Amino acid sequence: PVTIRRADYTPPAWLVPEIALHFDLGAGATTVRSELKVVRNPEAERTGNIRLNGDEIEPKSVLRNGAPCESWTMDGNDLLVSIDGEEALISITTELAPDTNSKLMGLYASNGMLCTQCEAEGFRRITFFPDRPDVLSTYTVRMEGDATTFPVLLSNGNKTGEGELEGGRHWAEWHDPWPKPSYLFALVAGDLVALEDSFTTMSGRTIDLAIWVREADLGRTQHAMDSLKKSMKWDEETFGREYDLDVFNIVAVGDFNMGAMENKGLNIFNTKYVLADPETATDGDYDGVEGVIAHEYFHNWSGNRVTCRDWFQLSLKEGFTVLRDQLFSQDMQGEAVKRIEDVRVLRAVQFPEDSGPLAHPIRPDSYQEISNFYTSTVYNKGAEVLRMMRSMAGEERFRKGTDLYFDRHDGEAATCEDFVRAIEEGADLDLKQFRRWYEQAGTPRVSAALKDGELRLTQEVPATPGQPDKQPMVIPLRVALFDRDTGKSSGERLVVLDRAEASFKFEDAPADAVLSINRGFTSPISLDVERAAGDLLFLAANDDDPFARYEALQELVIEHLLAEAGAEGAVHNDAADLAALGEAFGAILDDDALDDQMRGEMLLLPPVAYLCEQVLVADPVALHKAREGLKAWLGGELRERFEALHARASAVPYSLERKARGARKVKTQALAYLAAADAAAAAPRAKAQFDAADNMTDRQGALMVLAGLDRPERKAALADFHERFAGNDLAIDKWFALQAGSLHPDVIEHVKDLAGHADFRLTNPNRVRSLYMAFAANKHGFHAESGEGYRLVADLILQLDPINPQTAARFVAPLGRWRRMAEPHGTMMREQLERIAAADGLSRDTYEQVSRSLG
Ligand code: BAL
Ligand code: ZN
Repeated sequence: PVTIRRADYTPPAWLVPEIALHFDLGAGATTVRSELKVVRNPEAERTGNIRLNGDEIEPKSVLRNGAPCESWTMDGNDLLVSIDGEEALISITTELAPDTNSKLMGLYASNGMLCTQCEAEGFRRITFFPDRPDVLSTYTVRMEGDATTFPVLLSNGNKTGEGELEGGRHWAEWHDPWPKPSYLFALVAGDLVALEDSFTTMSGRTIDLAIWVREADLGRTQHAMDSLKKSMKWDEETFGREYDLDVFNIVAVGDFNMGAMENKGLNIFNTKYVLADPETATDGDYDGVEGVIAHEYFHNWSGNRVTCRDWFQLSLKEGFTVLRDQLFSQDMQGEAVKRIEDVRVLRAVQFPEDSGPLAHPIRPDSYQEISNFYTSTVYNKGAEVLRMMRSMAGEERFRKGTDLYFDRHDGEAATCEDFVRAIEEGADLDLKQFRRWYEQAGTPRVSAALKDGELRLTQEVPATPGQPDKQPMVIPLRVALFDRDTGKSSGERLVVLDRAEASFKFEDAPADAVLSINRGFTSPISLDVERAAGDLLFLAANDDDPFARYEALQELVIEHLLAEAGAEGAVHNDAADLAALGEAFGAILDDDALDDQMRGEMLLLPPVAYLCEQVLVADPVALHKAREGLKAWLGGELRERFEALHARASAVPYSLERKARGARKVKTQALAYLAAADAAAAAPRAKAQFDAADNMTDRQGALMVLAGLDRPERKAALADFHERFAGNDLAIDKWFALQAGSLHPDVIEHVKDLAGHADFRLTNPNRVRSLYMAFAANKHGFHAESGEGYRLVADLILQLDPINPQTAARFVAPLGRWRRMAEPHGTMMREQLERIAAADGLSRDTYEQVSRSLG
């Protein structure tokens, strides 16, 4: 495979200011005729050919300026057409078979409807085109099809015409006035119904909103619509961004590789991020819908109006849009809890990526398959990098920077450098050295020590593939010092570490102060703080920054678990340490000033994936056992209080209010602790929660606990759940995921059986993820001593790769952690990677991930 390098960028030789597309739609056969108005790009080198990318398509006919063109050639998958003058009209016909398109890229069939996915390089599977984000065109799209099969015909922009045709057929035409790259093209044809509403923008324009779904799902769309309207309002108020078309359509699709897609004026969503009602969606699902609806809507400015010059700039739109959706959700749900959740995801997913073979900067330097770079690094670390700029500039100045960015680059395909320059100028911030966050991969490790009012900081950025030597980063840190006697802080200040070592003097420091640092998780780093005994307990009880308080308790737990697991360098636990931990958890249960949402966060033990990050070579089984052991001990030690919490929370009636949601969160957590301590006693309690549930949060929570217990209640609850939700794909996904993620001793056998279940389909990404991602994340099953867990995931990759390479390649990363895993795990994981690498005909997606993982 060819490696594409950021440094090799050249502007497109030809531009396509206008494109007209004609679709004659059918699930078995669709004919596409495209008309491209092409003009020479005065800013590029002259060439006599236009290169039009293709992928698994053939040109059925090629016309140039209305006449059959003979002088075209194929170069690999690409079509080259010669052009003498400065411009030309090129017409190309292609034929597609949507119902055999199992890659779900380009035009494909899902549940009887037709839809598209073009980002990043799917448009070239529909027609030949310069399929790169810096070629912006205005699109006119005419669709024709059977009026019964496809009563609804949608594309980008506004509908400009529709009518009947002979033979029960009809047509519709859409026009999008905003020039856009091909990755934002979309089309949907199907038998759909809509929840309709409208939104009046800040300048008084009325926008028609519609959420299109299958008829049976219409009752589950209200939350998505509410989320959309809140997002539109919030983006006006917070970033000054107004919507720019007359309509905004969202379509829910059951077969989808990603979460959702921001196509201009026609967002296409995985059903998972649209459909929600209390019976079938958890509180987490409600948040997911709200966050993803916001994310895709926000892309209308950060991604669509200002798009990316090339795919190396992906974080320009994704990091920025993730930051925007995180800030939105903080405003909707409460800042502290959302921040803790976002940091937990970053640490459990991005930190391991950044310390493994797939590590890359938020702006990568090279790729073979761009689909492999839709990563937690580009998205989540990308958002953290912008959040640091915002912390240094302050909210108001940051807004000036983003205003300048939008003004300056509206209608353009921009770069990360353009963004940084706009923030530098608009927010009046020197970001010269800060740019290293775009260049260097790896999570910086910062050490901190406070002595006599002086804070000494050092930093080290670890070596990552292709980057052995690193330069110091700019690391902003919010810091406060606490008086150990009074429990009071002397106020917060921002320090910026921009050298390998630096000291900061706190003139007003109390003697023997307790240090609270990286408050609110100001920077995406890992921290080693030199602490006196009792400091973490003090902060867990007294810190006035909710994140820092949470963090202190997590640190205490991590110290304990590393020691329990016999990790190198960990300090041995004694009975007093454990007792202190028990008291700290007891205090969390007793603290009336904490609301249950926050209590729920504090009670969650750190995920094993993050525990593994604390040591160079991890024993995942020992860490998992230590974690479960602590859960069991706490469940027994605090049994009465967990029972009381469960009873109190169970009495709160269902609503979507914060208080009721918090109650549901701690209810299932209490159950999980009680089950860890005494399965026999907890199983009936869990079954009672399951049976009494009037909502999915409680029902799923109870089933999650039961799925891990070798008790008779397990089977009954699983059977009930399956029968109750037969035909509801999203609920059945949960049924698969709960079993695959369970602590049950026979989880591997369960996963093998589930792979043969009548409801399992390799062609549906949600179903595949629900079984195998849940399993790969289940340290207890995936890391089984037999190596069977690794073999199962490798088998899946080999089976799925020919069907859906993009989704298959996502399963390589868990195996790619082999160097960091203790023996015999490391060797067994590597052997499975080698088995995959030896297979014939691997996709570019999987080949790239496997070869990087072994390299
Ligand atoms: N652009 C791909 C899906 C998303 O990040 O919104
Ligand atoms: Zn996005």
